[in-house]
Amino acid sequence: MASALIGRQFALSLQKNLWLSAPGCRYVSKAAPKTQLEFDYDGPSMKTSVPGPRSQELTKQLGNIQNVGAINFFCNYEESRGNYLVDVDGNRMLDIYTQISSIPIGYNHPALLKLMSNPNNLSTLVNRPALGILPPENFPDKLTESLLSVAPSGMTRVQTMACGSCSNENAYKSIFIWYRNKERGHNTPSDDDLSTCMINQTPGCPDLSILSFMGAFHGRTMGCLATTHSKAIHKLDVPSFDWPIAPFPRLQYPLEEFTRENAQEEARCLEEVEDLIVKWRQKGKPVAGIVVEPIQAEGGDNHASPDFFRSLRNIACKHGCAFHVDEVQTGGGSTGKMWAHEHWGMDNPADIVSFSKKLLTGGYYQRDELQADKAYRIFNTWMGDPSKNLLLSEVLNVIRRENLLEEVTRSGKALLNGLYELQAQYPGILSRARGQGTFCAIDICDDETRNRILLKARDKGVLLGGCGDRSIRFRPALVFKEYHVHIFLNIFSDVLAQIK
Ligand code: PSZ
Repeated sequence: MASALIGRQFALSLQKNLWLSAPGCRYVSKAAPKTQLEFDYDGPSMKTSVPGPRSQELTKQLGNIQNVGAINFFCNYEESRGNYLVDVDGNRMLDIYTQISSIPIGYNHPALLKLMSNPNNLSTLVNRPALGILPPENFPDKLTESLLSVAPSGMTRVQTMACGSCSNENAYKSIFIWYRNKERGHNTPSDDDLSTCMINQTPGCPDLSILSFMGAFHGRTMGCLATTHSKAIHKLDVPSFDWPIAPFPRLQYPLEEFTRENAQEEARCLEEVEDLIVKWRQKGKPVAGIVVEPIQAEGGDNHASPDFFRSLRNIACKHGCAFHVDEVQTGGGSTGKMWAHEHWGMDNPADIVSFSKKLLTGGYYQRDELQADKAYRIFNTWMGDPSKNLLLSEVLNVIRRENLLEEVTRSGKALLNGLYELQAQYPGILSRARGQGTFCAIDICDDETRNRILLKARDKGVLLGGCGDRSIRFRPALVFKEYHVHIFLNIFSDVLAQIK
């Protein structure tokens, strides 16, 4: 009986190639190709609720050493494979959150394991250099074949760093240095500049500002934190700068029904940006740069149109502000393009593009004139890590070889269509399904229900993340295929049926 039913549904799904939304119907997709299964599992497998007993024991142990309030569970990275994260209690979960959007091609990808087992690469793993002073012989070649091979349009220079915050922090410094040199008309600081900077006074430490957006997340270090406005807990008790904060568009969905309203909303925000630039100049704190995420991620997956970003870029040019696009979360392929800003279709999209997460190393690309003019102005001990460039080169090879950006576009469509269908089926729970590639999100009726859904999905073997006040976000690896989408939709549908 069961197999007859599955057979009928399989035929139906083949025939219509649709997510079957009638109660009890399942989406059955063709089995994973064998090559895929060699490094992926065929589905979730749950032995305990999560966190299981071993995770709880380890959390207690670690609790004697650190704050463990944020720990979800402990992982078995040896057993994790492809899209599946295995925990220490033997639970195997379909990972649609991937370490906060940071695993490009799944766990233990064979190409990366092979790379790491090559004896020629051992020295890169064992000897971590202070890259700013003593780089290895192959460093220029490795940068060229990794980061520069996917450089954004108009950018030929890249600076590696350790993490996303560190990248943004140094990018802001590059912006300020560039801006002051532009103001001076030359690169030589005065004696007054040199003495006042030592005591945090002007003109050596100028009153310049970076304009950011409400809902943005650019990191937690002190400069970055002044531009982060997604949750109070990130900012509480930490001194900050008086820098301008513009509203980010709050689009209404479905987009095609609210074209006029959304265009008005974007125009309102752009107008506010220009007003703030003028106000802060009058206050004596000129805006040296504008920083923006192509999709506000931590703040709730807030999108804006390519037109919005093109206009913003023009405003930055008009007022002499550097335009910094923070692609730490959007970069690396999950929107279906290597960089989310490519969707804006511009030849000169930005002055600085920062990255980390899926690119494995942090860093930022910059236009030539943004590069700091003297040695040791942008500097720290590691300045990145060559072993990460090595891994990134291979990740990019896999992306090209396996056409993963096309795969992302395909599975992203399947995911979004599935979310649209579920949203139609559960209008009281779900709304505002949105996304680009697999970088998708959906809103839940309230925060409490959102959190219940996340926990229930996890106990059924699906890892998802929250963002904003009440959104669920999808951040799978680039190897997340259509059949993974179907596994997810079936489980999510069961969770929703139990929640309602
Ligand atoms: O709670 C946190 O600290 C989180 S949760 C997700 C992030 C941070 N994302 C990091 C991030 C980002 O999404 C964007 C757009 N810009 C900068 C950062 C900072 O990167 P890291 O965490 O590497 O310093």
